[in-house]
Order: sequence, then structure tokens, then C-alpha cells
Amino acid sequence: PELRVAEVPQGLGDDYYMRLALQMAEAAVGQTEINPNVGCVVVKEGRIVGLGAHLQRGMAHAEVHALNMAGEQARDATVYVTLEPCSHHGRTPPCADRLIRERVARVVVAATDPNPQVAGRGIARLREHGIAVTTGVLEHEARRLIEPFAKYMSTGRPYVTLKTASTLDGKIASATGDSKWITGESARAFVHTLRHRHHAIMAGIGTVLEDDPQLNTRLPVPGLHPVRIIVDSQLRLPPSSRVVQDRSARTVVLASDQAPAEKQAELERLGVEVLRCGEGPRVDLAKAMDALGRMEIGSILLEGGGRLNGSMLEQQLIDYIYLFFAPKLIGGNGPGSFDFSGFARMHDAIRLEQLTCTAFGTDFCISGKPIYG
Ligand code: AOF
Ligand code: ZN
Repeated sequence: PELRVAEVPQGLGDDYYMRLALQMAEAAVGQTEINPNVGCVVVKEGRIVGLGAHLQRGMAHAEVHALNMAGEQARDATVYVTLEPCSHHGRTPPCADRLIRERVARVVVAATDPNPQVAGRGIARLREHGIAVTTGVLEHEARRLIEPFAKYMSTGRPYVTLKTASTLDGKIASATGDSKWITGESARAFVHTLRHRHHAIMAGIGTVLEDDPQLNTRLPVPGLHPVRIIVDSQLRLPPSSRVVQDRSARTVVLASDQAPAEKQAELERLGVEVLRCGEGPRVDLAKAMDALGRMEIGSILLEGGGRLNGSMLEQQLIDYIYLFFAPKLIGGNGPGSFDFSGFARMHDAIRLEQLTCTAFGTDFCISGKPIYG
């Protein structure tokens, strides 16, 4: 206990400044809607002279904040940016042109931009103007950070993160339906951080009828409230429910084409948005993801019951999973985390990769990416 064994400290290199840029980008996850999280550091003659992150869709890109701070010192500086500087006119002008105008000497990029409007053109433009460009510094970390953005760009669909909490025997409630609480305070507090970090939250009508949840973000500091999405094929959502009455966030209800029109009109009068997706009696979840993408929802935290979780998993619509386990055994025939017909053979099971195991008090969270065979 007298001797603390420390890791080798990080030396000064490209990765030193890129890590700082990544940390700033990471801190703004949840506040840029469909836009990527990007960080930027400007270094001149051995000093950091500018810092910035993209903070809000429609506002300045990371490079612009950092270059504004650097002012005249940007000339001949080295600029570290976690995403390739943009080359297109979006809601803001191209960052590549700004870097050229500032006459920086060198740009270090972690990941190329998956946006087809950019896709390498930003880097090419810099090089054409004689700026040295180094790519691939901490690329893996940078790609991971913009995974939701990359998915949205390539599929037009939101990135879906599932969160579920169960006993060690896999139950999300007892046989009588009691589920308060499975995990302890620290795990539940982290879920509010997850809500802050997602553009939307999704639950089934069963959960709403059972618990009348608010589905908003409650943290000791101000957090962002995600858009609330309720999967409710037959529009059973009671006008008196909290997700309708409290106006802390937008509420979007996904219904099938067969749901009663009067019910839709009634909910719309109360400010709820209704999206029809699916001709059958139930919501077509794949179509729903397309529709939510068209509404420019970039990421969803799925906090469904077993049925909704099971359907989303079966249809391969889940991109990342957080499984919280409380060290308890409840037995009985209460519902499980994933209620779907399942696979006949272990060989066909969905595997999780890139696993992380985190302790929250006496609860554990196993998280990873599902790999669909
Ligand atoms: C950068 N730096 O910090 C970000 C970039 O509508 P706009 O103008 O905000 O453009 C959004 C697009 O710009 C987005 O799809 C992505 O390609 C890029 N994001 N680029 O150089 C940044 N946030
Ligand atoms: Zn830009």
C-alpha cells in the first residue's frame, strides 16, 4: 500500500493533443442532435493557443471555436481535429477554407468524415493548398465517438442503445409485476446520464400504462431531456399520462395504420406527434426507424419492456446494449429482458463483442455491441 504503481505517463506527441480534442468532443455527447461530436486543439510553438468543440447543431464547428480563440496565433500553427474538416456549405461554411485562410502549417486528423458531402474532400482541399495533413491519429477512438453519426449517414436511421436491468436470473420484474427497484441508486443515476447523452428515449405503451413514467432526465445538474418515443400500435396512450401532460420534452407516438383516427386527433390536440408506421395491427419497427431518421432523430436510448426489446433485437435494430445486473434471484415466471421466439441452437445466439464490465455499487453492467449472424 505504500507503493503506488502508476502507468507510464503519456508523452508529448500527436496523440497527446488529439486526446485532449477527443475529451472535449466526448463531453458534448448528447447535445449535437444528428451532428457528430468533434473537438479541436490549436498548438503554436509548443503552447496550446486554441480549444474548441462542436456544441450545437447549426452553431460553429469545433475548428471555428478553436481558431477564434487562437486569433493571429493560428498562422503556422498545428491544428488537431478529431474529424476531417468539412469541405461543404452546410448550416455553416467549410472549415477547410477557414484553415486555409488562417494559413495554418499542419492539420492532424483522427477520422475521415463519413458524410458523403465531405468524405475525404476536406483533407484533399487542405493538401491542395500546401497544408501538411496527418491522418489516423487515435482513429479508433474517434470512430467510436462518431458511431451514431456514421450509422445515420450510411443508413438514415438513428443509432439505438438498449438499456435493461435484471436480476441475475434475467428477470426484469417478479411474477406479480413488481420491479421497483432491481438495481441500486448508482446504476439508476447513470441511466439519467445515458438519457442526457441520447437524442431520444423509447419505451412501449405497456411500460407507460404500468408505471406512468416521465421518461425525462433527472440529474443533480441540468441535463437535456430526450425526445420521448412511445411504441403504441393501437393508440392506447391515456391523455392524462405524464408523457402527455408534462411538457418537459417532445412526445412522439408510433402507431399502426389501424389505430383509431379520433385517438390520433385527441393526442395531437394535446401536442403529441403521431407517426403511423405499419399496415398490420402492430408497428413495423424497421419502418419506424426510417421515419424517425427522416425526423432527424440521431440516437435513441431504448428502455423497453421485454417484448419491445425482444422485437427490436430480433429485427437487428439495436446497435449497443447496456445490461445491468443486480445480485438478486427472484425466480418465478416474471418477464425477462428479451422476450422473443429465440434461437433453437446456441450456435445461432446473438453475441456481444467489445465488452465492458462496470461495477455500480453491488450491481454490474455488461455492455457491448450485438453482432448479428
Ligand atoms: C467539421 N467540424 O465540428 C463538425 C463537422 O450543417 P453543418 O454546417 O453544421 O454541417 C454538418 C456537417 O459537418 C456534418 O454532417 C459533418 O459532415 C460535418 N461536421 N465538421 O469540420 C465539426 N461538427
Ligand atoms: Zn466544419
